[in-house]
Amino acid sequence: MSNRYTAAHWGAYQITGKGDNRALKGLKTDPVPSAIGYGWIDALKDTNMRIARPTIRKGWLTSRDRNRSGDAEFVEVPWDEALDLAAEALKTTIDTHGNSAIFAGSYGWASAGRVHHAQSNMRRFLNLIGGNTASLNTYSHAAAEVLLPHITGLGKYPLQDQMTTWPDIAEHCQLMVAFGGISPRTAQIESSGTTTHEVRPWLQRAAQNGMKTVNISPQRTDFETDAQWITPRPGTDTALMLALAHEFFRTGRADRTFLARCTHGADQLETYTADKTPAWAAAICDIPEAVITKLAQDMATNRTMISVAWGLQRAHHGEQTVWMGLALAAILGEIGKPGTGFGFGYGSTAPVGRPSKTYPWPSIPQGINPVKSFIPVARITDLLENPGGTFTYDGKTHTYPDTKLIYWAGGNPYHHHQDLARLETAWQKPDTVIVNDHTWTATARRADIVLPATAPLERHDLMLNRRDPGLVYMSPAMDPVGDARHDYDIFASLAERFGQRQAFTNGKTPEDWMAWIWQGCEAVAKSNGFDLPSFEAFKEMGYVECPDYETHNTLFKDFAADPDTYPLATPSGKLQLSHDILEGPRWTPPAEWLGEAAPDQLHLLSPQPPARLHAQLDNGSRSRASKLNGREPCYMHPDAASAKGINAGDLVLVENARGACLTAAVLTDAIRADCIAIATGSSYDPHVINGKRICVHGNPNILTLDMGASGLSQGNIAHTCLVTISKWIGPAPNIRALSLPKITRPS
Ligand SMILES: Nc1nc2c(c(=O)[nH]1)N[C@H]1C(S)=C(S)[C@@H](COP(=O)(O)OP(=O)(O)OC[C@H]3O[C@@H](n4cnc5c(=O)[nH]c(N)nc54)[C@H](O)[C@@H]3O)O[C@H]1N2
Ligand SMILES: Nc1nc2c(c(=O)[nH]1)N[C@H]1C(S)=C(S)[C@@H](COP(=O)(O)OP(=O)(O)OC[C@H]3O[C@@H](n4cnc5c(=O)[nH]c(N)nc54)[C@H](O)[C@@H]3O)O[C@H]1N2
Ligand SMILES: [Mo]
Repeated sequence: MSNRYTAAHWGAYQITGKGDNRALKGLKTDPVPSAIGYGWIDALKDTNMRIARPTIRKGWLTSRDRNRSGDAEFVEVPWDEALDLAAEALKTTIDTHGNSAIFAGSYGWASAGRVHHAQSNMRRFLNLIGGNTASLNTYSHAAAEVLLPHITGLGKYPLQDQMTTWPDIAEHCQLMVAFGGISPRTAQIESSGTTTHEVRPWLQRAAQNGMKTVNISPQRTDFETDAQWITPRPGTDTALMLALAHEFFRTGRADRTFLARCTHGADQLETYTADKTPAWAAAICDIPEAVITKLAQDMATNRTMISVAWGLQRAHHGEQTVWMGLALAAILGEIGKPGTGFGFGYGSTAPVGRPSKTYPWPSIPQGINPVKSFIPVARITDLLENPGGTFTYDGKTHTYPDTKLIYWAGGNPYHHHQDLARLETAWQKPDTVIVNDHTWTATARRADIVLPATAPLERHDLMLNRRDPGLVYMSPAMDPVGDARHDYDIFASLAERFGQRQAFTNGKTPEDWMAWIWQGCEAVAKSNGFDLPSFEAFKEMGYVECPDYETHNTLFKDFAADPDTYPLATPSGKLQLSHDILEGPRWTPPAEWLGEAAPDQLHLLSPQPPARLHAQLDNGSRSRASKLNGREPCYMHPDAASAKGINAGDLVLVENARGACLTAAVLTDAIRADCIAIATGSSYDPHVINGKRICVHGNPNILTLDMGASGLSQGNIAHTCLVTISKWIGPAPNIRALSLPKITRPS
């Protein structure tokens, strides 16, 4: 019998057992398989959360009302009826308002499998019928994505692909200064799937070789092993970095040769840092001045890597932290040398720094979107609130179109967006909301037409990630639940209603597309000097590894060695330490921060959850085991707890003017006493209790602030948020988000 495998963003797994006893096992070759996979099958078999049949919101079906309230009633209908309703809504929108009135940004982490990737199928379909308003950039790192090309000349993918590799860090780096830490928690994940998790072993290797680490973070747990812990107020890292730069200049440790050869704007930065003394930063960051001077000394006297975690730029003025991190490495003249310099996102996901080659594996073409209107991804509420209004983005001004229909396939805005109560109000404006998902997410509950998609565990697919050494032929590990259909089939059937089925499918089944893609993979392999097995052989093997995939990189190596021959694609050809596009690097106090907080306000961190991917598998055994009394844990310092009479395990109400959420207290001294941390992804479950809107499940996005990091990137600022806490008195409200909505089934 052939070997059977499957893959997700959290890893690739072997499928063991038969029938109902099938289970997932980490790959033998994966040094640290992610445990998230072990709760995957049970989450998808949970019939209390699966969307079994096409379902229409009752109020929309009967009167086209827009009361998308989360506890709405639904009616199951036959597939043809649901598809007719969806096609009709799309047609009416296009005929009456034009294609820009369809918002189908559909941001989100759908499957790792390529053929059944929900957004890719959706775009191929919508592009055939005139396109839609789309979204640009990611929730992960929009601030950096927009800034970095201006100052380094490298786009998102080249920059990530060229990041200095772990073996070189392990060999050459003496001091790792990790802003936001480097955590195997987040390194479980890689967009498009991964067959190997190497961050923990590489950190161990580096430590064995004598690399010291400084973890600069509100949470000690952001670095697992021995590290010096410096814990500035959240949102103040740029101030700390400016003081370090001040010290490098003041003590004659700035590499002026490097600055002159390889940077533009160093003089302005030096002038700006003249009064940014350690004493100045100590007051802003709330850390001792001596810690800053000592750190500056350590950095200047050791071969140093400055690592900035992605989370730091999901903050007001988040661009500045990334920019200043790069500037610090430039001032030290460490850029372009092996194992040192600047790193962005080590540990934030699995592949950053992994020494593997990249291969441009093909995918199904999506066509071209003729609609020019777009939003920066985190401006969804602004789009709905403000049709015809303007916004700035990357140096230009644009206009929001008027949205009449939302199509979301493969994402969950009621997971990922900030200030969810504000989104809920704006979400009532469009005429129609269509969602494809396999699970009754908070977004599906707020849709009019809900189309049940199969889950990745229910289908064959290909995991081909351009920067992963392994290729996986995915086999099903369970039978489809209910009448779920592949997104591919859903969009083919919608295309048919526009006379475009043939154009959508090219006469191919999903299996045909897999064979077509594999042909392309064979050609890519050949041009890289190796052969892949035939498609038939690959299906039997289930998993192949590219030969000789190891490679080493040093970011900016050629440029630093010879900037005239290898200039950067920036205005000066050099690293820009100043730029017309954005004033900086600069310290500007964020919209909310502890430096201007009321005495009982705390800073809310909402990091990525250890036991799931965002809100995915929230109903599964792994995620449930990570909760306390069914609520998301709220990590807090014992001093913060005792000030409010809170004991370990108590229910805690976390609130601010935007909303409130109910969490369970976990006391730890591994967090600043004026910060709390609530992981994202407990499915949004708002109840109105005593006039207050409270997510009783502990979703932090009812509290977070929805505004752009700056007018440049408009990236989300989830980490810029102040709250207060109190002990919850009274009965624990029921959680509704993990059971079925009210659904009427035809008799
Ligand atoms: N407060 C706060 N908020 C944050 C963050 C934070 O740090 N703090 N982080 C942000 C970041 S970095 C990100 S990337 C976002 C993530 O936000 P999302 O990517 O929107 O979150 P997911 O829960 O992964 O949503 C993916 C959805 O796709 C569905 N899906 C999976 N496979 C399929 C399929 O084959 N077909 C279909 N149709 N659907 C499928 C899943 O069931 C799930 O509902 O959250 C952001 N939000
Ligand atoms: N298990 C798991 N792993 C994941 C994901 C998941 O859902 N689950 N999601 C994946 C995705 S989509 C992404 S984008 C990455 C994100 O990867 P990261 O952005 O690196 O991860 P986060 O957990 O959001 O943030 C890292 C840490 O930053 C710290 N931090 C927050 N604010 C500040 C600050 O102002 N200063 C300093 N110095 N530190 C601060 C917090 O303590 C937090 O724990 O994670 C990926 N990995
Ligand atoms: Mo992300």
